[in-house]
Amino acid sequence: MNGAERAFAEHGFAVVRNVVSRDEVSVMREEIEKMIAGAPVDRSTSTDRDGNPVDHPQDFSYGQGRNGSPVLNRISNQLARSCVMREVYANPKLLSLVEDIYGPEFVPFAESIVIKMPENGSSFANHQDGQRFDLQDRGLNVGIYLQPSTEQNGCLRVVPGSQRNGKVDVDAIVARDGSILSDSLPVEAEAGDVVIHDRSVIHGSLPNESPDLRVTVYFGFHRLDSIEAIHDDGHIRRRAQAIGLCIHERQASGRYETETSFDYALSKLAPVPETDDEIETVLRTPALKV
Ligand SMILES: O=C(O)CCC(=O)C(=O)O
Repeated sequence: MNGAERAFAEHGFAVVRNVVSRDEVSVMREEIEKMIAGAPVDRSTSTDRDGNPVDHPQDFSYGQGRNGSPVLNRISNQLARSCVMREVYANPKLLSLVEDIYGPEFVPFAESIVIKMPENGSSFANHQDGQRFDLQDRGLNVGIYLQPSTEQNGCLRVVPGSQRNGKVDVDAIVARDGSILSDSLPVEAEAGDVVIHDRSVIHGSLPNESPDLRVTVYFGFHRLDSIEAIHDDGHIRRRAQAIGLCIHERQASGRYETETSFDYALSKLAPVPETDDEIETVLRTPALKV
């Protein structure tokens, strides 16, 4: 076991430093700026601040800002929205982190980008992800940090080891402790670092009242054998095809010529989609929820 695998098994999360290069981080930051500028002005509108129509406006979610007004806090389905995000997804260092923990047979769960706007970034209530606590492996999230994430700008907080406790009454703990749970730790990170967390670990984050933006690009994964009994083969295959597609696009970009591509063990089960329709279907296949 390497350090990240050990930390993940023991504490339910692992911080891995300097995984994503400065260049990739800066390309992602530019992309996020465009995504934020192109967001619907609020929940009930499907045009951006310049009046342009927004594709799939339901990809944008809003939390509660400081004065109770809605503030953008999440952009989902980034693989469908952005070729930059698809190239990063296939970064072999990222996919190898998942392989180290889950073995070669892993598949995508869901993807989203958490945005904590400066001065007015919404909190994320303490929780465990999803509903299916009967499963042994409930998936993991890989979070790529695009800026330093600190206690000041609302970094992730986790309760180490809580992934082993099954479904926990988190609301009761919040009623006792308030939003900073007494057993929780702040997980600070630098740009280019990655934090992997078990979907069962109790986690959340406080509001961002600092002048600094905090963006985390989340890519979620499952072990194939943990979801085979609850999702049909076609659904799993379509989600897994996203991995091959992203590896193909990263190779074809010509920007990573000296890099050895990730060798995805399920590439025969989930071949690269070819036609525009197939690609659209793969990229818009819903999450493998558990
Ligand atoms: O990154 C964060 O601040 C928390 C995000 C989170 O808990 C979630 O997406 O479920």
